[in-house]
Amino acid sequence: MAIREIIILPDKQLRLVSKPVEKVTPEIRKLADDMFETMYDAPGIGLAAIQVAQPLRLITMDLAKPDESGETTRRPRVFINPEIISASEEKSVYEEGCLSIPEYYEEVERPARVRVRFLDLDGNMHEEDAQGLYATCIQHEIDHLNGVLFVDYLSKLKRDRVLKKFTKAAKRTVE
Ligand code: GNR
Ligand code: NI
Repeated sequence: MAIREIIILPDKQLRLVSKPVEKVTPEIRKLADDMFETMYDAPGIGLAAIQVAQPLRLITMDLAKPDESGETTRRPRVFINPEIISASEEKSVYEEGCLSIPEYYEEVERPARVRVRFLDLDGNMHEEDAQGLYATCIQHEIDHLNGVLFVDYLSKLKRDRVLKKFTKAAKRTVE
């Protein structure tokens, strides 16, 4: 396994529409392994392949929380070619962050519940109802596959402010 570099705003690759995974090859398994290592190291609860510069419809996620003794048992999950097949009218608000927009957090409103269809690494299809953090996270990750970032849901003023901050920071690192 290896930690890969996470690309950061305003990297234009974040705006790409990722391509479906046609076949689970050894390279895809290696990418998923590396995404888990990168995600746990960050740390983050989800990661889309484009965040490590691979425009493929592949997501890793782990929403496990610590138990009474403070131990967290990992629950790694892979979503290949995921699709939201239905969404509730009811909305919920969650404070979101993104590893590609470090140290910036804002409340985002999204459907409270979604039904998601996806393949696992063995090519089996699944359909699940997601709510709570799972619903928020899967919508955030599927947005990445479509070149959408959570800041796109904020006011233009807030979005422009974040974009400007990260554009300036990127300029400073090349100078
Ligand atoms: O680690 C992450 N936390 C998070 C918190 C609220 C809503 C979404 C997320 S996903 C984020 C990791 C990330 O950037 N995934 O694309
Ligand atoms: Ni993100």
